[in-house]
Amino acid sequence: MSELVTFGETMLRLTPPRGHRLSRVDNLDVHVGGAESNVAVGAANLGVEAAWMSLLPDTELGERIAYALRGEGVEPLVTWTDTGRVGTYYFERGGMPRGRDVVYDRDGAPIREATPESVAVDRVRDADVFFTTGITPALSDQLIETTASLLETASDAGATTAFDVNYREKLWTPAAARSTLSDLFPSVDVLFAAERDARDVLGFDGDPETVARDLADAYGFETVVITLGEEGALALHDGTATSRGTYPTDTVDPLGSGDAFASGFLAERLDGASITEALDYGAATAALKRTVEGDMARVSRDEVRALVENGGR
Ligand code: KDG
Repeated sequence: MSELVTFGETMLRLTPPRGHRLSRVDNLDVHVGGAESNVAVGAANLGVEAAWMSLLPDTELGERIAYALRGEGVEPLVTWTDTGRVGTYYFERGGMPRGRDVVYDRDGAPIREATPESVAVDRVRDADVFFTTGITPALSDQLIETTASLLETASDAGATTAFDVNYREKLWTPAAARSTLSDLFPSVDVLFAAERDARDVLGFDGDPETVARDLADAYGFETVVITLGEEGALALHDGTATSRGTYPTDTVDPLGSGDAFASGFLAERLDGASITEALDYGAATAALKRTVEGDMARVSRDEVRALVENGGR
């Protein structure tokens, strides 16, 4: 049994040195990344018993991913397949005005064919929290069905279901995302949504508290967390809205900071903390993640606690 079980695709991220063009680069750094495994890793580093569930091809590259997650204290609940490939993605970082870009090369990953029968569904039933994101149902029609079924299974078994909208414009359109996600939402207890996604994808406009209240009214969420970038986050829980800020950060690598926020928030809630504490731990975990290369929040509970307790706002 695990306190937290997450479900989704994990890829190899290949990163040119800062300022190098992907089309010309000679060296690429290798990281392991996927929103749902990032959340499991962040939570495991904060002391949560975390497992990540997926399908991987039985190849050296598949093993590379399982090995990396095991090394972070996450139990990989992997169904190994004879076919398919490990998806990759590339993260190019240049100076402004070019900014940064993500290039996906992820077709053919076996998770796209995942059925509820092909994954460790008993572990979903036994979890305290089951977490996935909007990236998973964006990957295939089969994954829309499987994500719906796993959320229902977790919910029926009494687990808390947590879901991050995580809209990715390279995977689907806002209209497709809105229609699919609104069918999944009735099985979700805790919703994380960036303010931008709530507005541009889900169609909820207004100040953050109004957006959170309208979302909770529309879908019956127990908790809605609206993330506001540098402005922090607002959570609506049991009808009460709480806003908290962020911690200043020297950003080395921004990817995965939303996942780090979710892991800090969920880890604190699993520990019985209040919404205010959970928001602070989420913000501190995200801030510390940005100081570390790669998508995963390799930060300890002591570091997070020190940032929360010693301020830094
Ligand atoms: O949140 C970071 C993720 O975007 C990254 O790890 C890769 O899951 C990923 C995706 O599909 O973009």
